[in-house]
Amino acid sequence: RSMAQPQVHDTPSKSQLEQVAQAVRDLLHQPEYDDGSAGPVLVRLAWHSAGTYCSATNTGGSNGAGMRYEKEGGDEANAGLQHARAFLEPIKKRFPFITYADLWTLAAVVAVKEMGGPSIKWRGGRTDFTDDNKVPPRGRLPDGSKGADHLRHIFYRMGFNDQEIVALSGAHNLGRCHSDRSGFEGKWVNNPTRFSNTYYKMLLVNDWKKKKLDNGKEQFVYVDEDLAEENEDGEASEEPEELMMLPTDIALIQDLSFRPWVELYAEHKDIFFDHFSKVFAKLLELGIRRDKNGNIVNEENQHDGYKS
Ligand code: CCH
Repeated sequence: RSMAQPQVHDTPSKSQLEQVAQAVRDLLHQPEYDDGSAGPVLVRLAWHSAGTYCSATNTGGSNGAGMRYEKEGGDEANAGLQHARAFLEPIKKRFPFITYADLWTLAAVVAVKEMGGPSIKWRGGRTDFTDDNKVPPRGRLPDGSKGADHLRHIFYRMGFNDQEIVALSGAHNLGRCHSDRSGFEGKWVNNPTRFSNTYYKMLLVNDWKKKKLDNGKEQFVYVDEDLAEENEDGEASEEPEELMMLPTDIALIQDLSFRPWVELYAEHKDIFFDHFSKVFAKLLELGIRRDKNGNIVNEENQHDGYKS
């Protein structure tokens, strides 16, 4: 193995990180993009950067920012995330002290908070791969057309349990599916730039009908007539719109072990926020080993660089 250029990279200071966080806040409002916010796609970027983790081999995870390389970025599951990376590129240019891997994960934490979600503990110090040797293989991210067994297969590999799977899935309160990215179409809730527990409430309306899209994909749809009344954040939307669920979302109410967590989170937003905060923080730390000072220890199979 050829030695890459040694990298000496110091974890940014608190005030440096606050500057970056502010730059992310300033960038979220994007009137021309989707539902007017870059937030949802930034959350998905962080999740897909971390969700490649495999605990058995200790490979993948958010360290390295491997999605910059075609080997990982070109995974069909990552279609569309180039928009998220492009949103963040000016911030990376302006604040070169932060690594991509730190920026992508920090941006999601800032976005969740700005969109009305919980505070999430975040720790910096991730390094960026300098080539694609240690980039995880494609195919480690979930496929929305599948069911509960598939969800368990994917998330148990990362080290999550059933409760954590359901809590993480609450991120589908945000954003939408794009026919030119995943091939699915539409949003889960009527106000997809506001972080809340509405996704679980919608799952439990139990009136989801299977719909086959022109491209052959199957998803579930529901036309919500009285959403304006139900929106507790008081931000009513104009028109009743067709909402959607992926087959993997519907699996959460069909599976007897997942379903009680959906019911709990639908009823108790505060518990959902608490559990989401913990599980998202855990997601962003997968595969990252730290010394007693909190500095990341890069292992042979994780990274080329080192810290001095
Ligand atoms: Fe997801 N997600 N996700 N998801 N996801 C999609 C969009 C978002 C699955 C499939 C899809 C999580 C779990 C799963 C977000 C966060 C999380 C899309 C549409 C599909 C398909 C992509 C497109 O077309 O643009 C599946 C399957 C699972 C299995 O569990 C988890 C976990 C998280 C975060 C914690 C967010 C946010 C979006 C919206 C992105 C956007 O661009 O609006």
